[in-house]
Amino acid sequence: MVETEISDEMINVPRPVVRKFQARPQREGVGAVVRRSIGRFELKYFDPFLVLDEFSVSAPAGFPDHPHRGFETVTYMLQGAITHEDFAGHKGTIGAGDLQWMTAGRGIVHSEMPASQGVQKGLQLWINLSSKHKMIEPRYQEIQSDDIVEAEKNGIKVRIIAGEALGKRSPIYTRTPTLYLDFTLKPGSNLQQPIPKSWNAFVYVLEGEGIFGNSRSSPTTAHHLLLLGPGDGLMVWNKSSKPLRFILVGGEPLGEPLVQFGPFVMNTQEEIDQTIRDFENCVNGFERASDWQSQAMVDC
Ligand code: FJE
Ligand code: FE
Repeated sequence: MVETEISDEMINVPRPVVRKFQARPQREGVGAVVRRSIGRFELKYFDPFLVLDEFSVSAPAGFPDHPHRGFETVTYMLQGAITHEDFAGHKGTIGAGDLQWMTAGRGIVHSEMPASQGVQKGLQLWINLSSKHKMIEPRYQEIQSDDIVEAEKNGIKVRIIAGEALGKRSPIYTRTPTLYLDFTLKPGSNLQQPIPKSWNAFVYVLEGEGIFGNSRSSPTTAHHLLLLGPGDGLMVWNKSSKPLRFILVGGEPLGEPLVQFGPFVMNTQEEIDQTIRDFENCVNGFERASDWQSQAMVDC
């Protein structure tokens, strides 16, 4: 057999852009503003992704005490800082460039509030968990900005939140197999990034303008979500005179039934009804909710 050199950047079938959404600002939490792309009416679910919010929040607005069950929240800060505090005593501040990967599993009740003056901005992605992982013990994985794995090559800089790119790998453990990359492309540069064939994948543009999927397509600007069709990777060109920043996210679809009630995401209506009872009665993972209130609530 002849051995061919397989570069980790080789793409045979570029994924086309199949749908494009503009994420417009809407109110969420208490006085906070989110640009929701995945999770809005026209795109309820992009298996395994439930929500993608680009949030913007200034004190006293925020996301006070609320529960989660059945999925993961991934918070990646772009500007400012958010203090989070949960009912098990886990507390901390996520600053610009920092990452919090929270596996809510069977239950978390927490608050997410501005940690400083000015505007705090970031991305929050909700990743569904498979039926066999929905009721696991909650877990946090937190990485400070300085410790996020980065790679640079040919005008491309990538921050590797989950998965791998340019030969480097993130230490984040993904229950639902996920790729999460934060790319910045210098003017005139281009990129080929492999994505596992069977995975769903999307791009969300943060800054500048880029050509995605096909070198002749029209440019996409900030606050737009692009859903990628089948293929083995993404091709991107920065033909503009400014840096282009976007995230590329891919995930292995679960292919399971979904019943969602706000921050509770299960497989059946019965499980949702049970979850509401568990939360009301403070049982099955919500025990600590019975006499807990975040500092954010006590203060006001
Ligand atoms: C919320 C349930 C929630 N987008 N982006 C219901 F979990 C939330 C919520 C958030 C959130 C928090 C941050 Cl830090 C960033 C977010 C939704 O906490 F707003 C509603 N209404
Ligand atoms: Fe939350």
